[in-house]
Amino acid sequence: MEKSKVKELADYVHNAEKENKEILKITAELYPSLSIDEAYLVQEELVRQKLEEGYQITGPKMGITSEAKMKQMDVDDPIYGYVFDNMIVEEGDSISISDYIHPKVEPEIGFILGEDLEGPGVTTLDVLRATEHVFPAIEIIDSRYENFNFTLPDVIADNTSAAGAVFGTCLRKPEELELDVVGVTLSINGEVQSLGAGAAVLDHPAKSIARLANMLSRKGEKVKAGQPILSGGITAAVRLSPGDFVSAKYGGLGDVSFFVK
Ligand code: 0L1
Ligand code: MG
Repeated sequence: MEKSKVKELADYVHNAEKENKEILKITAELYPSLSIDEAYLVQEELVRQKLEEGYQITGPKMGITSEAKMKQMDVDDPIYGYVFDNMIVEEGDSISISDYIHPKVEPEIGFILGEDLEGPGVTTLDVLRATEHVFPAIEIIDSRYENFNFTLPDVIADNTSAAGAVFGTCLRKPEELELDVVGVTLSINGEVQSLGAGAAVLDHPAKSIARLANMLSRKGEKVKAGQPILSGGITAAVRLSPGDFVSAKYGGLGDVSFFVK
């Protein structure tokens, strides 16, 4: 793909994000043949533009991590993107719905590594050995595409719908928990909207981090120690409305909440 096309597509998605304006997916008209590799080039350009604007990467995130969603999209690999510092919402704080297009939330287990992990060949066990802490998190996703309607390359180019992250303060050593059977409920205004267990994420959330390390190794990158990493949604994502009090409660891993204005 021509460099000018990569830039045009990154600009297209980036402008939609900056203006909170939904757009038609790239593959609808602009570039129907967008491949997964090309989509990561567009994502890289988008990331470069954000860095150039002065934002910092907080950490990577994994998406499409449930077998059901991978089957639905007919893919074998989950996808990755990046959470930026301007997306972070403090625990207990409020977001304004007008800062987003059509935001949804999903509960996730976050990881902080004590040492870098470089693929290929990284295993779930390698991740557990390298993990300093796990923590509860809520990811806010806000696809820039109309009605969250996209193909896999579209969503990769759109930085995997990354729009926000709320990190809980409960830090646990991975050996203190069985992460695959850690349960979570996601509630809005005290009513449970969805629930699940860590195993919804590729059978084990640490496996998702291993997949991330192995995917990043294809472009000579690694998963870095000290960065908060989102391992993937445990439940279906839930749409937000003004007035919502959003809370995710984890078995043995505390809870995390925020308000929507
Ligand atoms: O974090 C995620 O799993 C979201 C990936 C993109 C799919 C979506 O926006 O629903
Ligand atoms: Mg997610």
